[in-house]
Amino acid sequence: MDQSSMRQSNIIMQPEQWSIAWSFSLYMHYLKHSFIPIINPKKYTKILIIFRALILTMATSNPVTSLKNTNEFVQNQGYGVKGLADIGIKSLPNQYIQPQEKRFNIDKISVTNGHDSAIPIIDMSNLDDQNVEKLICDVAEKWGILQIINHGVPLNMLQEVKDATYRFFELPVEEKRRYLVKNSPTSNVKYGTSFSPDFERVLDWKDYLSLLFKSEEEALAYWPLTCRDEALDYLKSTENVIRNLFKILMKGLDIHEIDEEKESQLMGSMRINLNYYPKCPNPELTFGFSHHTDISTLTILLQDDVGGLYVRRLDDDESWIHVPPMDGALVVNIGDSLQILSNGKYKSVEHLVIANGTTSRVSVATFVNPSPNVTIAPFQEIIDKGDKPIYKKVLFLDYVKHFFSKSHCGKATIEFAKISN
Ligand SMILES: O=C(O)CCC(=O)C(=O)O
Repeated sequence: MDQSSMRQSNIIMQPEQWSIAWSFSLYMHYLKHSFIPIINPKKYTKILIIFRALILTMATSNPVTSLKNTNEFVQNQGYGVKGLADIGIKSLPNQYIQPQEKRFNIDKISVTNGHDSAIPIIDMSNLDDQNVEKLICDVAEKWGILQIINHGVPLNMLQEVKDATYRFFELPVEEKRRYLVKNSPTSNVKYGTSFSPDFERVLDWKDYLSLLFKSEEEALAYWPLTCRDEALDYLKSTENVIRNLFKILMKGLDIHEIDEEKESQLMGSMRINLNYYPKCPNPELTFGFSHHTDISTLTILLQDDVGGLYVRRLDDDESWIHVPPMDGALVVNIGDSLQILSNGKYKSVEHLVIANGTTSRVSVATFVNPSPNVTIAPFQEIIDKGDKPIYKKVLFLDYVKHFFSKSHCGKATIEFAKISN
């Protein structure tokens, strides 16, 4: 099913259209009982029944709500949920509808004096200040998330990578389709939708392009030209701030040297995801990105000015806090791998993105990950000081496989690494 037939079928099926058809049939019914018995009344009744059956069949075989056709269009043909938004669907297909009890409850949003409760904002231009170092470590323990300003990544680069994200998703589908898993020339470049559609009970209203950085040569050869340079420049320019954050966070664990092994555990591989959340017909029924923690050590997130990212409070797990867009800021959140390496001192934070009914949104997430073939476990220095390890040794690749083999499950992924008592 291509876009034009999807659009045609969709147009046939718009509720207002089939209600016109239904009214027309009632009008015909009225004619039958009024003064113009054009044909034999028995035949007329038969025609009416057939006509109505046809309307009902068209209504119930709505291709947008039919699971098979929607998945074919969105996933296999590569239109993504953006394709559904572009043809103007008026109601959310069933596979995106969350059960009532899983939907986001706005009553659970933390507010202080009528405003969003504030995620700590840290000015990275005073890193020599011991108080700033202490603050960063405290926030990593108590919040799992912070926003950083004056981080050294040029502001024009932030804008350029957001523009490049829009450019990629606005490409014709024939171009984007080249990066679907089944077509991509490398497994390091992947265009897709939702999170892990083969395993998800309910799909997320989001498309993405995921770029695993292996080397500059590889990126230059394979990353889509329309966003390649912007993504690469941005990624390179975040390296300094990432190193500074790790230096501080390790000091907070009393670890004063990041040797080769630690470097591969903390930042052995980098992945950059360009996320696109199109305008959604029923945002209250679904998620742009459902509840999850990241498996990274750190995630650096750049969001546009639309908003919609929420994190669960670590001090009150019934409450959610909005992460307000801030011009020029980067959001940093702790991922599961750093929680494991720090033996639970630094906490990964559960987060989600709500869908938006009036506009599309983009974000750029840089996942700073362990190398796939490295083992992660609480640092020996922490155990030597007498801490009982909470987590066992896990090959990071196994952790990744586990993460993608299920639906999003809030904070539960980390149970995979927990030592059972
Ligand atoms: O788009 C966002 O704000 C969040 C993205 C996210 O949670 C992720 O990529 O893991």
